Amino acid sequence: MASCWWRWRRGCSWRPAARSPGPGSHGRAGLSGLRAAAAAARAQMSYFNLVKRLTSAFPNMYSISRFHHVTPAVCCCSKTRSGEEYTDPFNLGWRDLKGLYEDIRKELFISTTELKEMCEYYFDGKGKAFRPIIVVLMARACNIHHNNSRNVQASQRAIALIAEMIHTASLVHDDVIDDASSRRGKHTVNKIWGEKKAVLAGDLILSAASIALARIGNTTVVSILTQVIEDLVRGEFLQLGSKENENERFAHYLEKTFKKTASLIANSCKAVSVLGCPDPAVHEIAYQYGKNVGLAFQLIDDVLDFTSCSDRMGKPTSADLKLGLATGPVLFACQQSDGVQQTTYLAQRYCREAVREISKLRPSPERDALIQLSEIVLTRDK
Ligand code: GRG
Repeated sequence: MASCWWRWRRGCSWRPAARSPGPGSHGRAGLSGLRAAAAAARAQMSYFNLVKRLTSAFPNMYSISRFHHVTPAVCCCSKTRSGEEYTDPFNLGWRDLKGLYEDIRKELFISTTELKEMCEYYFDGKGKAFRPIIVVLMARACNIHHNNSRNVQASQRAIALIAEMIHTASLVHDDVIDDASSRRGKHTVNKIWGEKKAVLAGDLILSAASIALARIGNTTVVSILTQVIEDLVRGEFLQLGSKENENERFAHYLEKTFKKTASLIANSCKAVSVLGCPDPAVHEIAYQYGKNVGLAFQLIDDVLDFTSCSDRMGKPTSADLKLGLATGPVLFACQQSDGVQQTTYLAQRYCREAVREISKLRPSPERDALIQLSEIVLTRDK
């Protein structure tokens, strides 16, 4: 059963401040109010200019309109839009995911005891299963949009398993690269079995995912999901490098963020839409939703690396800084003091875009759950 891993972060320090007073209100606030308003305006202007400069280096993927965001409140709506009774996204998604980890373990058909133990180590139900949940909700939302079908096809459910397997294989490899000692509140595979065996376990999980993907027998879906594997490797490679130039540094960070995290979510969403509906416009909606939620998810992950503690996250925090990685909070903080807040604004901006995209589908409880999920991405604390 999926655990309720998110908690609402009301009143948390990194949350955007309350809306500043409107025009005319500075009379009562006096000189300090005027100074504050001027400082806020300067900060907004410098943020705007920063984003403008940064995104000019990466114009196609990250246009200025995507970034210019000064709305000082969490943006996504939480009320249901389909008119049907609201259901928790994780409960709704989990209906199609019963036996998820047992089924993954069946895919990892391994006779060698040690290798089996290593490969199954993370499929213990302790992860958030965020990716499988999005995938099955997207599958249902697309099926309902297409022909009002209420079922998830076996091939679509298989994509949820495959997404979790690719994700887990990348975590195993990532922990070797970062020399990480804990994940999900327990020791990493590399710390228990050593780096060499950990790399091989990651390879084996990835190969089992590839076999499951081939079994679906749809070449379009195979090429969509193999793109993810290329992106993961390229994203990790980008993380090993850095840029001297400030503009390039932010574009580099966003490209890495897309490839390391958003590509898997975007392409898994697209894959289930292809399996459920022939309309390319729907495939694009699914992809755009996954891409924007994925970018927001990673930006918040980078914020949590600064603001959360190891006990809560189940893995070391401040890890990016210790590894010398400049993520959103640091890149923004190079320009002004509130790097964490500006990164959160950017994540909100992506979530707004995700909601705008998914709202193009016919109303359904699953579509509403995907809208709700984008809010959970912003408010999660682990
Ligand atoms: C292609 C197998 C393979 C690997 C090659 C190492 C590598 C390239 C890629 C690493 C990509 C990576 C680890 C990205 C991190 C993404 C991320 C935000 C992980 C955390 O996800 P959560 O919070 O984790 O959903 P849980 O533990 O809940 O599953």
